[in-house]
Amino acid sequence: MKRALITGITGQDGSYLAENLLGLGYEVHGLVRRVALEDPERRFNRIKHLLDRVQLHPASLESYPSIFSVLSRHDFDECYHLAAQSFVAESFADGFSTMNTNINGTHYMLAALRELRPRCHFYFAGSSEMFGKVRETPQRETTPFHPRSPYGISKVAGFELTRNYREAYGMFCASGILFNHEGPRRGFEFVTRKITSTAARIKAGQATELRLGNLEARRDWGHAEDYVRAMHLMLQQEVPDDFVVASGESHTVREFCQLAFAEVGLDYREYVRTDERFYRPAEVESLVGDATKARRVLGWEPRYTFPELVKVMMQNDLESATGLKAARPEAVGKAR
Ligand code: NDP
Ligand code: GDR
Repeated sequence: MKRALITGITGQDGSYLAENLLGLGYEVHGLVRRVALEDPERRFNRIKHLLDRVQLHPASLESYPSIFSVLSRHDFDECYHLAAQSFVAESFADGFSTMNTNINGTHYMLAALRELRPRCHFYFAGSSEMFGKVRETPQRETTPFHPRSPYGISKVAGFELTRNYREAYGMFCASGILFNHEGPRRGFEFVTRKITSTAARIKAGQATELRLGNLEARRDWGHAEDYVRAMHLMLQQEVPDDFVVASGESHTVREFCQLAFAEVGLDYREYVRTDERFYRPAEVESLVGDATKARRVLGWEPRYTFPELVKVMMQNDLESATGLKAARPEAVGKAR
């Protein structure tokens, strides 16, 4: 039985990845913040159905000794480093803590693995935000980076650290360059979930409008369930490498609104208002990925189409808003 460690197991991807690995027969461990252990009802919402099957260890990404301590007590075949301050807008508000968590946290993980578990296969959660102001379209593994936010910069640093540990110390370190992936467990602050949760509340008579920023931004959106399978495949290869994971289609935020509202029989134009507060100081206008290498080398294929993604998110939020569904892992946090 293989043993895997997931940092960020309480997040969207961590919860889907834990399910995926358990299904493959792995022994799954997670690093969690100590505060999470003190507030399990809220903090473990996405993994509460898995709590009797995973082993959780308190540690802080800001503390090398706490990470070292977990790795000294347990050996792992694979480590999926997903924990990060992942909200781009927040990184403009507090670039320092985003940098600290995302860069030092990654460096601490790599340094502790090198010291204690150098044979452990390591996955770094890289992002299409690294491409930022894109130099070519579609973006692939060889496209130069031009990040547009403290978050994007922190991910470029994490990506380079990961590559450097691979090249300098011969460790199995791989990065996924994942484009936006969503689903019913997406955090409420991200635009897709903000749209589906608010549209559902409008439909249920609990809200009257949806305030958004840039409606013309284009993103390449997939389903997180599909994308965590690619993470696992990357760590099963003979040699470590970096892979773009994307659907290859791009859509505007406006199109997402149009489809989501139509799903519940509404016209988005009657409810969506633009609001300066949700514009970013520097925007990533358009992203679309070329996942040819992942398809060829990993044999990865997404199962969800864009309309299916919108539909499952919308149905889930409609059930929550209309009280048809008891709180399930999907219903985490509050819209803002
Ligand atoms: P989420 O925001 O849903 O989850 C983030 C996770 O990181 C949570 O488990 C959170 O724990 C944990 N975390 C945040 N800060 C800290 C900290 N200081 N110490 C310990 N843990 C911390 O993100 P996703 O699941 O969507 O994304 C997973 C990873 O993939 C992230 O690194 C993200 O940047 C990256 N990524 C995501 C993409 C996407 O579209 N979803 C695309 C490309 C990359 P807690 O629950 O305690 O807050
Ligand atoms: P992103 O996701 O920044 O791509 O990062 P987000 O859903 O936050 O924004 C996508 C696009 O929508 C525009 N937008 C708004 N965004 C939010 N959050 N709220 C709004 O009201 C709003 N109005 C318009 C944004 O300007 C942007 O263009 C996500 C995260 O998961 C990262 O961690 C990950 O690395 C990247 O995807 C790939």
